[in-house]
Amino acid sequence: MNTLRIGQISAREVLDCRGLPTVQVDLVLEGGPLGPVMGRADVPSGRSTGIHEAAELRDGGSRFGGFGVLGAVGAVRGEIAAHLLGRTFESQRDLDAALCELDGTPNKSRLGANAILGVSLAAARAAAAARSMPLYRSLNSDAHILPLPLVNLINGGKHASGELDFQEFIVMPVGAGSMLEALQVSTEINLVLGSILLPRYGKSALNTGDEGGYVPQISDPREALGLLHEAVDKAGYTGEIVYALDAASSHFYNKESGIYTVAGKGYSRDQLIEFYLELIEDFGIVSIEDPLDEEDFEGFAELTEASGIQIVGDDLFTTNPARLAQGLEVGAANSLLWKVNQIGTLSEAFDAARMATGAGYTVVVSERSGETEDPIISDLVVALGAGQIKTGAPVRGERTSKYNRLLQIEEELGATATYPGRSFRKPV
Ligand code: 2PG
Ligand code: MG
Repeated sequence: MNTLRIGQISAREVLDCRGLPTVQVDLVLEGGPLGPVMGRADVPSGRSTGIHEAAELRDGGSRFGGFGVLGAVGAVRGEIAAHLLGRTFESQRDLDAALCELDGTPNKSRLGANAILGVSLAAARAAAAARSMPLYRSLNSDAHILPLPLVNLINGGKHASGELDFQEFIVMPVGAGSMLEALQVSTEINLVLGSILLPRYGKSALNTGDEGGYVPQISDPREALGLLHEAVDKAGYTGEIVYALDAASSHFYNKESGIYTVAGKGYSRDQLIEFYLELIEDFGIVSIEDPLDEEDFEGFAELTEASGIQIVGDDLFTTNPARLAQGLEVGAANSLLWKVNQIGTLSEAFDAARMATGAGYTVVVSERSGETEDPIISDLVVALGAGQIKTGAPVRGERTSKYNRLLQIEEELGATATYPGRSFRKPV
């Protein structure tokens, strides 16, 4: 970004995949050899959010059911633009620091994390455009690692109108040799899954949830995992696939009683840990996200130790370096779910990723359930070299935009492209 001047900043409301408004920012950098260049970025939004996430500003009132973001748009066009226009920044970090300072709150609640993140991401895109580089390359000159996708084929929890308490039932195409093959395999499994569901549960089972996965009317997580296994076997990929869950367990945890309710049955923390260990054993699960409540660092540490698999902190860490530091101290989880809008600037999110990998934790880059067609996380996952991405089922525009962008990147990288496959916990 150095020697480039911020020439224009604009923002507007656009719609996300749930039809709710979100912030889109345009930012123009001037003074480079190419003349003015623009970066544009959309801000995603979660539904099963963690309580420690940066604060997204919503208008309330009756307009758009209270979900309007004119306040955040106004913050970009007004106060943020007034503060930044005409200024030059040496780096993304300096710009992000200026945004945080202007906001002045610990969780970006004054200007809105959605306003701030839109500016941060649009600036990164503009800086890449000024260098005539794709974003992943502009952020990392050595970027070459594509991600293993964690493909969410059955939706539950807050993402679906079904009875499954766990939020995401995931296949991981570790046996594929490339991004394209990973998508081919995942799609074939998804087609077979549909053909299994239809005669067994009726047409309504083919309805999909927020992330494009099916929503059969079942409540037992074992039944859902069994369905994934059946589809994988029938599609001819036994041994080529491993499995993952995002339990998103804070959403079926009763903080007063300390009880988790899964399929109508109550579990203490210890009983739930025992249940996960059984599922891991029975179904070849290699990764579980948010297995326990978002404040239970100790329980996360226990399961991490006992299971030996990848345990991912999403609501637990909220991509927040301070929360992550707390986790590192006690060995809670061994993987960071990485969502830029949980923290609100690109630089802080990069700090969290660096802290995680520095401590031997893996990083899983993730979409939100409320996405737009903006595929920026695909560039970001390659820039980070994280080696894992979670971006839903490959069936709808807001998800396929990410997968399609990864296919473009794979082609651009050519022979240097590395698909981690089974080495997803140590991508190189
Ligand atoms: C999650 C995410 C994305 P949401 O819990 O990991 O899958 O859901 O965006 O609703 O928080
Ligand atoms: Mg999650």
